[in-house]
Order: sequence, then structure tokens, then C-alpha cells
Amino acid sequence: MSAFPDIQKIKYEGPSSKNPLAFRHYNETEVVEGKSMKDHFRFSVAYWHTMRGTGGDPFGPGTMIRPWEGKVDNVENAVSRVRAGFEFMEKLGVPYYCFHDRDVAPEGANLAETNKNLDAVVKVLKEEQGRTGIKLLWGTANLFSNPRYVHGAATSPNAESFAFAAAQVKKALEVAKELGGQGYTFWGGREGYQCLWNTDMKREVDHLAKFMHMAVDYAKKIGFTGQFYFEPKPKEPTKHQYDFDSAACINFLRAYGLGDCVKMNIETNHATLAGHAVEHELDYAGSQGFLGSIDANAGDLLLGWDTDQFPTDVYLTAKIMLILMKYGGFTTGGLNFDAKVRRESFEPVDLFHAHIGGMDAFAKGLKIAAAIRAEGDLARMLKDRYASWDAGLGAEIESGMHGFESLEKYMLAKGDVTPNVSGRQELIENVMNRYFF
Ligand code: XUL
Ligand code: CO
Repeated sequence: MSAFPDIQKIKYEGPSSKNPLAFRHYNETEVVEGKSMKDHFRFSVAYWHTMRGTGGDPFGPGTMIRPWEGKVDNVENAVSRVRAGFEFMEKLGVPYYCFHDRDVAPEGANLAETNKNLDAVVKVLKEEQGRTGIKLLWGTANLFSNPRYVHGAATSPNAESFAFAAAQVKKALEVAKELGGQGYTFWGGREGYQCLWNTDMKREVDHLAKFMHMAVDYAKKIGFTGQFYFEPKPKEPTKHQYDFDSAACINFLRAYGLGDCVKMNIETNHATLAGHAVEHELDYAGSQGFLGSIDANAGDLLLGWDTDQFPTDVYLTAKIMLILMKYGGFTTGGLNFDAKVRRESFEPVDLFHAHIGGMDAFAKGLKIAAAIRAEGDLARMLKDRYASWDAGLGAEIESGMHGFESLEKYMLAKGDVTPNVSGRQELIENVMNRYFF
């Protein structure tokens, strides 16, 4: 039985199309800078939002109309949801999806039963992957919803919560391997704290590193070769999340000897919660060799939390694509829509509108970014600004020829610096706007 009987495969119709169920810019086979759009983006659907989002909020219950959902959340229901999910992804034309273990299968009375439920659903996921060719971009484990993780998982003061989480991630890695997953993501969940007076921060952060090492070791042991990602978020659910932003995460990974095995998964709305623009987070991770994957969404600056909206702002998507292309694009990662429809958008068709809008916004952003790169004005202006480092004194400093004494000698002889030139920010902003209007 079809979950979306009135919806056909979404096609590319070009920029003049007014069909709300067609792409105006995302044309998967169109080649930009030598690569198809499909390969540039490696779009992914987030199972937790798209298939499990209810629209519930602290003021009222869920509102979503999802005809494929049964009354009881058992394995049978989870399986019919998988069929609906793959029909959705196939009609949308995305090559990847991502999920948490608990998104796809219900928990049982104990760990053994829970694992059995997961195995039953994974069998169907594998079958649907084979039928459609849709692949797993990354898997992850939900280490935050169950009350056993009330104080965190790897950073819990309760050692048995750590142990349960370890068992859960062990299974999630086995599942990711079974499904040919291309990655595995650690997002902080409740790894953080609310009150320093009842928190041994050093011990908790040490435990988080120990936990990640165990995961990396176990992946090696079973031959899971997917890329590990760490996803920064500064707050929510806890006040102080340990995975605050790219800089904090990269420091943590390096300090604990995980720098070679874990890259970053950067999410737009998490960047803004940290007081950064997403392009800052991407450029920081990219410049340090840690750019892995992207959770695409948008926040609302008038609301101070993680609203996980679909990205529709072409300015935003073009900026993201510029940074991504600067670092050579995705290898293992992709663009995962960690985004949800609003509580008021409760019909199944809204899921299509949301994803089509996000994919089109990124496709248009890619075209703009490619035009900016082709014309080269931005790159030229940037190069000019740093010209003093390309020859003479700057080049000598960069190549290690100087120390404080020789630089003092140089400046004593010269007396003062050559006058600075304007940063020309407004000019650059105007030049950038040429590509948008
Ligand atoms: C939560 C969030 C997660 C991760 C995966 O804010 O972004 O859904 O992406 O655990
Ligand atoms: Co995310």
C-alpha cells in the first residue's frame, strides 16, 4: 500500500516551473565544476525528524497526520514506517538517509529484546536499501531520550549508564556495518552539565574520550570502515554541552588522541546557538582538516533554541557551498537535512515541500557559489589583502627565516609600518550581491 498515493516522483522542471512538487534548481545529473549535483550534495533525509517527528511541543501533543502509523509502536509498525520512509525518499530522489537506533525500532523490556527488535527492522532497512539503491550516510545511537541517561551517557556519574551506552553503540556500529553505512556520528546528547557544583568536569570529559576510543577500537575490530563524526552543539539539552563548537571539539579530539579518526559534522542551527555563523564553523573545521559532513537546517534568531527549520535562504546555502567547495567538497560526508516541518504543517505533502525547498535552495546556492568561484573577484580581493605575505618580509616570516631580534632590527631600520589599506568590506559585500540580484 502506498503511503503517498497522490505523489509521483519529483522531477526537475527548471527555474520557471510553478509546480510545487517539482525541482526548479536541483537537477541531479547537472554538472557543476566537473561534478554532478547529486555528488556535490549527497543529500540525506533525517529519519528522526521526517519519519518520527510528531509536532509535539511543551504546550501540546503531536499534530502530524501519518496514515502509515499504527496505534501501537511495535516492530510491525516500525516496519510499515520503513516502507513509507523509503517510498518518500525514492519519490524525493535522495541518495542517503541517517538514523538513530531508536528511531527505527522500538525499545523492548530489556537490552536483549531491544536488540532483537532492532535486528528485525534492520533486515527490512537492508531490503529497502537494496530495492531502491538508497544508502546509509551515517548511523548513530540515541543516548539521551531514555531516563537511564538523565545524567548523560558516556559522561554520567552512574558507571552503569556508561556501560549501557557502550552496549548500545556496539550494536549501532554492528548495524551500521551491516547496512554498509558510510559513517557514524557522535552528537553530545546529554553529555554536558547543568550545575558545576555537582559535576566533576575533568572526570566526565575523560570518560567521554574513553568512550569514543572504545567505539573507534570496536569499529576496527569488526571492520567497520565508515568515518566517525563529532557534532558540535553548545547548549540544549544541557546548559554547558562538552561539544560546544568546532574549536572546542577539535581541541578535545586532539587532546585525547582522537584527531586522526574523527571529523566534524557541522549543523547550521548549532553554530548559531554557539554565537557563530555556520560558515565560521565550516571554515574552522575545514582549515584544520576536520570537515566531514553537514547537518543542514536553519534556526530563527528571534527564538533562542534549536528550531531545526528547513534551509530556504539562498544567501545561507551559497555561503555554505563556497566553504565546502573551498575544501574540495564531501568525501564520506553529505548534506543531511536535520530539519523538521513546523507543528502547523501536519500533512504528509508538507514533508515533500520542505525537502524540495531545501534541495532547491542548496542547488541555487551551488550555482551562485560556482559563479563566484569562476569569476574569481572574491579570491582576488582576498589575495590582495594578504599581498604583504606573498613576497619580501611576509614570505620570509612564513618560511621561518625570522625571530624577534631580526624583526626588531628590520623595524628599527624602517621606523614604522607601511600605511594600512582599507578592508573594503562594503565593496566586497556589494560585489557579492551582484551574484544574488
Ligand atoms: C540534535 C541533533 C541530533 C544529531 C544526531 O540537536 O542535531 O539529531 O544530529 O544525534
Ligand atoms: Co544534527
